[in-house]
Formats: sequence, C-alpha cells, structure tokens
Amino acid sequence: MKSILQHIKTSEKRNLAVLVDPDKFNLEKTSQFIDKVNNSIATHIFIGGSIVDENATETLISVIKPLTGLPIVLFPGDVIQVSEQADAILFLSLVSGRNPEYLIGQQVKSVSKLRNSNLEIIPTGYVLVDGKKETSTQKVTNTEPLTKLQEIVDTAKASELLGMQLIYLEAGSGAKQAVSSEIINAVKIEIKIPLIVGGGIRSKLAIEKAFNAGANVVVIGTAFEEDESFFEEIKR
Ligand code: 1GP
Repeated sequence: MKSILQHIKTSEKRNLAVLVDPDKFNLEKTSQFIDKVNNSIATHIFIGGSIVDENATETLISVIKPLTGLPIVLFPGDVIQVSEQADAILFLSLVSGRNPEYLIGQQVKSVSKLRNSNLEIIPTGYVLVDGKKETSTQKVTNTEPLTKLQEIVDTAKASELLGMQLIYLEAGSGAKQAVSSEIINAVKIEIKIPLIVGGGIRSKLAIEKAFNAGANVVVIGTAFEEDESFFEEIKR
C-alpha cells in the first residue's frame, strides 16, 4: 500500500482534509458528521488542536475509525495528542517561531510514544503566517506569525533543505484572512515537497483558489464546526 505521503506526492487529485479538534467536537454527533465527510470530496481526516484534554484524541479516533475508510492523520498541538490508533502523524516543527519547545522540545518528548508505533511519521515544517487575527497557535506557542513574503518563502525552503517532507502554511484556525494565493504560489515555486494550506478557508471558491495557487492539500476545520451545511457545497 502506498504511504500517505507518497499518495499526496504522486496523486493528481486535490486533497481535502477535514480537521477535527477533539476538544471542540461533540462525540454525540460523530456518526452523522462522519457520514457527511464520507459523502464529500474529503480525502483525509486530520485530528488535532492547540490544547486538547488527555485521552480526548484516543477517544475521538476510536469512535471515528470504524466509521470511515479515510486515512486519519494526527495534527498534534503537543505530545499529549500522539495516538497510535491514527494512520499517520504530521511530525510538526514550528519553524516560523523561535520557541525551542515547539521547534524540537515536544518532538523529543514524543519519541517514547513513537519509537514502537506503526504510525507513518511525516516530518513537516509548520509555518504560521499572519491571518489578521491572534490565533491559539500563536498564544499557546508564544510565537509570532510571519508577515513578509520573502521570509515565508525562505522559511519553507530552509525546512525543505533540513529534510522536511511537507510544508504546512497555516493562517491559524478561524483566521480572518487565509494564506494568500501570492504566498502559496511563491512558496510552491521554491519547493519540491508538497504543500498543505489551512486556516480561514470557508468557501468552495477559497478552496479552489488555494489549489490553483499550488496547494496539494487544503485543510478545513472551522467552516464545518460552525456550519455542517458547508458539506453540501463539497459533496461528491
Ligand atoms: C487550523 O489550518 C487549520 O490549524 C484549519 O483552520 O479552522 O480556520 O479551517 P480553520
């Protein structure tokens, strides 16, 4: 079977990930929600949040997994959210910030959980870009988002040179302004590894814009949390 990263790299298809935050998600509506995901163009389920209660991730995955064939990918805000039940983990380093705890500290702490797991581990450069709103990532990690185009491009390139396999351009959950086409395009031109884009994307048009600018994976969280009818727009 192709790995999840390999699939993202080689598929012509545009990948759409639905992000579920274990802390905000109402478990009672799981089957109804996953039904909608299954009937949409979504290709992945991402699971994660900035602050999540211990065990919430495990519980959520155990409930979701039997209901879908889509790959479940961890998008962890910290080491607590590492669960062996998922298929893969975005092994994130917050390369836009200068807080060692989120550049390497949490990663070191997670090794005891990862060493013997079967998770596909995908080294990912996580680049926080200004989304015109203070985000929880910013608050929790005590770092500032990047604002300058060249700095964003150089940060993504440095991550690729360091051996990262994916770049995640993040405007922050609920961002007022999604990552612009100009930024996506400039990063895309510079790197060969696939690009994930998320934060503040709330319409089919915005999804299209991100894909057209060069995103390989678009992530949507808040738009579904706030209004499940958004799934109607992206039905298969
Ligand atoms: C957040 O990129 C994701 O980490 C998704 O953002 O919740 O704004 O869709 P939204």
